[in-house]
Amino acid sequence: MGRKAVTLLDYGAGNVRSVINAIGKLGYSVHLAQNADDILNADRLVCPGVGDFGSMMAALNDKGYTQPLKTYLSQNRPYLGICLGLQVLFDTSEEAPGVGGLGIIPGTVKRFQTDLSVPHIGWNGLRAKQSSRLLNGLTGLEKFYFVHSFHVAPEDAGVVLTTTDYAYEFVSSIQVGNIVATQFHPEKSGQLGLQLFDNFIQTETTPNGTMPMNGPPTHLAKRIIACLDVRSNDAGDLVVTKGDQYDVREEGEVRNLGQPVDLASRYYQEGADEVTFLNITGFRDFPLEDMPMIEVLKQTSETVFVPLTIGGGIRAFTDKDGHIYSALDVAHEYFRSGADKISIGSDAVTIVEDYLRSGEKTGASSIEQISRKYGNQAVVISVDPRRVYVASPEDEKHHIIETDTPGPNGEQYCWYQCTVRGGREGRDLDAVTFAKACEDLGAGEILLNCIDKDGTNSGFDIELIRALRDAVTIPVIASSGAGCVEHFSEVFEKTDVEAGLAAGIFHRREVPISAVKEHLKDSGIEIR
Ligand code: 1PR
Repeated sequence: MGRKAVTLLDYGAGNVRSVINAIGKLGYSVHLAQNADDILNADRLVCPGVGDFGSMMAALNDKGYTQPLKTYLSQNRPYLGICLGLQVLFDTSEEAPGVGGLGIIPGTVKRFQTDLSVPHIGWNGLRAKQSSRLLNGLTGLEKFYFVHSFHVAPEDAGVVLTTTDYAYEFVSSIQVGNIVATQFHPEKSGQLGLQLFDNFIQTETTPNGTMPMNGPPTHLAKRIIACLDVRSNDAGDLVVTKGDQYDVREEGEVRNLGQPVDLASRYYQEGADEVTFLNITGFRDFPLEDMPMIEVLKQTSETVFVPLTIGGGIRAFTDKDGHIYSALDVAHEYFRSGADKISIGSDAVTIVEDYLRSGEKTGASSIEQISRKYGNQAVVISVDPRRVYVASPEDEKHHIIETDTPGPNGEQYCWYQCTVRGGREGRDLDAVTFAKACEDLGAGEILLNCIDKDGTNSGFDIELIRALRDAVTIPVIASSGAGCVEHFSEVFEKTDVEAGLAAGIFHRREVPISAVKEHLKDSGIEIR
């Protein structure tokens, strides 16, 4: 009896590589559907989708996949839809007015209506509404990875498999006969996600009822993110390094704290909720020329099944042969190599300066282009601010904060100056104004670093984080300065940020990720 086969419907979306890796890791063969027949002849069909409803339906129509897909689904054959692979089963979506879905399940797709941050990004639980082999082995205490701004609203509650709570109870998966689909990403939900794939592929098994029905409300966990600042050292080897206030040299040498792929899998094993790679010399390199970072992503996505973010050098570029690449080209290559989110640094500062000057959204900026194609949840903005003290808030055009940490001359006020090129150049723009403009242009998340705190182990800059968190409605990641487990509970107790990121303490094995999670749990803070 040959290896069970899975057919993957790849309509050109972002990260199908992780789905292939996850199913491959379980020992099943995966083949990509190339045409209508591949869909109609599939034993089991997996359909992942990231981006937006309109682009996915357009791609399915353009590739001639819509009709065979409808035929396949109407025959009640094994189907697992993921994220947009769930949403397109419905009739319509608020994300793409006027665009028809596959219309397999009556109902629509709605944008979250809440004061909480949108997109809903992170690890949240499931409440079972019907029994299913997909949930075999689960106990109801598990969390899975979500990254979305829209959720399905079926007309018939009978199709609901699970719900999840985020401001209110929303449908997080459906089951109609052999058709199952999840809003969350099993391919990014660690070992549990792999189990879910296995449950789906084992079509002959029956529900074993381990998952209690109608469990208690679920809660979004705070995320603990491991960040790997990566660059080539003087010998040209790609290493993980770590700066002190962005200075990565020690006795003239680039600090070498290990191999990117090794450290990433170590943090995955230790329970990191996400892993971020920052190519810190990206402002001078060109990702599509400097393939090592692409290779790091491909290798990491083979063994690490939590979300991967990559940043550094994402901008338009003309190579030495005069060939012009757009930021979208760079992002596409990263997504196809295993990234779930990309992070834009210096280029975002230039974009916002132009936007604030003209007041116009051109639609041509990397933020707008990438968020339009891959969804705003896939676009992170990495901010590198530095504190600037001012004697008084009067006639200051920047967003001023009153501070408990007086300046060198006793100043009680400061603003946070955006920098580019790895902190090398300060700009006449403050981080709060910058972040609001990035959200306006379509960014889905802010990675809020702080040069003053970077590598100091003195704790996060709570004043900066609180000011920026309160100014935007998209999730914010606190970064820079973590020195002990208490710094994490402090930032989650004193601000509403959704995630805490660290680098140095993890690389130098001063504080294991498990210790951070243990401490947060003991502090009553929701974690995975
Ligand atoms: O400008 O789009 O090419 O992106 C370059 C990227 O590289 C940006 O995301 C920028 O933040 C990052 N970067 C550039 N130079 C440095 C540097 O360190 N010299 N590192 C740098 C940014 C900051 C954090 C760090 C935290 C936590 N590193 O990511 O990991 O501060 O550190 P800690 O826990 O040890 O305190 P572009």
